[in-house]
Amino acid sequence: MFKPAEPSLVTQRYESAREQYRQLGVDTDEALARLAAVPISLHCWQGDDVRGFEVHDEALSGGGIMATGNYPGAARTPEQLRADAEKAFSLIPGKLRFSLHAIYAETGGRVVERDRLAPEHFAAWMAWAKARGICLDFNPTFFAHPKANDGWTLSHADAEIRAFWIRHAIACRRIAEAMGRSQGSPCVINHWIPDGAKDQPIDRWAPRQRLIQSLDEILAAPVDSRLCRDAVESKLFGIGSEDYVVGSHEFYLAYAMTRAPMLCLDMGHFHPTETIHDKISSVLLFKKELLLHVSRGIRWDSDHVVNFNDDLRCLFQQIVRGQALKRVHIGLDFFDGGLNRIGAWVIGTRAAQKAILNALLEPTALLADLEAGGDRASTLALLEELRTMPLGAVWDQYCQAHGVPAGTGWLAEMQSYDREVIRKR
Ligand code: RNT
Ligand code: ZN
Repeated sequence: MFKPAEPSLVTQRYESAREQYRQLGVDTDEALARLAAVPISLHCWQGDDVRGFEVHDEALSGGGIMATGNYPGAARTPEQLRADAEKAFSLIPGKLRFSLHAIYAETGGRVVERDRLAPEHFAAWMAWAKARGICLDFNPTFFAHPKANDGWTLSHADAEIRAFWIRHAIACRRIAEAMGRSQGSPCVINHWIPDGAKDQPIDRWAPRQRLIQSLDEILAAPVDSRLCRDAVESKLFGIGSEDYVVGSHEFYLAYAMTRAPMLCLDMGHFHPTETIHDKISSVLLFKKELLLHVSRGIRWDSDHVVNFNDDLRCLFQQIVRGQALKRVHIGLDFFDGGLNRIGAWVIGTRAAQKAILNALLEPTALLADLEAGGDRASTLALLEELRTMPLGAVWDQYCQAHGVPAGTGWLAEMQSYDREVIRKR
């Protein structure tokens, strides 16, 4: 049923779409060339529901994040995760990166505490990435660990526990530096901690004071910041931290404005009706770079697979209109264990790429002129007309040119991998 699209038909439809966009002054060939230069960082944790390969495999606890769903065949070894990721890569056009968490270390069956992790534990990942021409990104893991069980890490009142997590973060920055060196391109390392309280803490100050101190100590470690690019991720609430999150948006916005790291905005980390597209211009007028966690919350920070919806369209419109594509690192962050996980990666990544393409195909100068001339009806009308322009034909051409199935063609490949590999595990 899901046969690969007929190549000559894809070309034919593209040519007609190109003409339609040209009439609005949009150069589709140029848009495709620009899209091809935008890397998207796939998150390893969609492949195994954020479990990782740590030897004492603890259930996720105290982490404030939770993957739901029991779809069979989740990757349980590094080899399986790499094979699944490669399958996903083969169905996604354009430049990709791969983002690892510290719990995906390979320690050869030995227990290695998180504060002792070193680049050697990621040597296989680095070799794999290099062989595939893919760059890696990284994340310290401040959850799913006995020392995080009570919900506090870098802001813990206990100095020893805090010191442990500081050592972990520094170890991770060294790993990120090694990845950056190995790939000859910076590795983005994102620091997210779950710290917070379920209900009305009396003292909202001290944990934040301690978090500042911990982060300052972590960032003071001698690590080459050209290779290791730090980001700090804010959050509104988590499971078990409904009332108070130490690393709130205001906290990290202020931290990032007064220190070197970039801010990470996760689309699921704000009030349910609050979107992040309006924050892009504010942040990038003050900071050089920004990290995104492209996600989809439904009623809460649910981390659903990303769709080509208005949140995504508005987000990339803001970035493209502000000519900020090169200043924004695009990372994905969703995890749904209830469907074929390769499908989840491919759906979400292709949706993000479509949203970028959609923004690149906008006649922005024309819209801006209409707006400047006070013709709001024409501006709004043109935005409406653009929604039904043949974006799909341009997208299919992009897939075809990059040697991956256009349109629904990739579904057959996902389904056969599901039958032959996933369900045989
Ligand atoms: C959690 C944050 C964080 C994690 C990943 C696994 O709310 O979004 O980015 O999802 O680090
Ligand atoms: Zn996130």
